[in-house]
Amino acid sequence: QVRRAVCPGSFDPITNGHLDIISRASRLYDEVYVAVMINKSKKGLFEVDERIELIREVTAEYGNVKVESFHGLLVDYCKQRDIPAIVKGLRAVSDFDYELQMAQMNNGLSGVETLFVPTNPTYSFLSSSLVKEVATWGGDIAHLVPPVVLEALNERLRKD
Ligand code: COD
Repeated sequence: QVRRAVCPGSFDPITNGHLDIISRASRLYDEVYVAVMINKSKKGLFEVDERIELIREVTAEYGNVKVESFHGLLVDYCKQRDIPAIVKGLRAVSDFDYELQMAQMNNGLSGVETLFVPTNPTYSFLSSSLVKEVATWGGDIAHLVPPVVLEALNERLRKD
């Protein structure tokens, strides 16, 4: 049987922290789905299609990663794709409360399991929102995102 897992998130945009978790998941599972979850109330810097394109480019080398968007509950996505496991990164204790709540809610809703991977300490302070803020004010983020994402950020932030 094919072992599948999903790495869900907003990925606005994908960072080296996300990528670290996805690449580690891709070594543990036969197929890894990266699900860009659509949050109608949260307008992102990048459109969902742009986020997907960036993720596809930077995960192509792994060979077993599929990228798609989903509008709805993560548990429904898992059911549709027959995915029994959610893989999440844990950066610090501050992530734990909320992640535990979601994991327990998701398990209660459908029996899907959540597995936590400890973040690479190099990226433990890293989030999409901080990357956007630092980039907006001209700070150097070249070591925090893949080159294509850096390019996309520079282009987007110059335009606005
Ligand atoms: N290092 C390692 N991992 C990281 C890092 C980092 N620096 N940054 C982020 N991550 C990992 C975390 O596991 C995180 O959860 C994931 O990447 C995605 O991060 P973000 O910031 O892109 O995404 P979030 O936190 O906005 O994602 C929240 C979800 C979209 C997963 C959640 O809201 C959801 O499941 N929504 C769908 C609707 C639903 O089912 N709701 C009920 C939930 S119980």
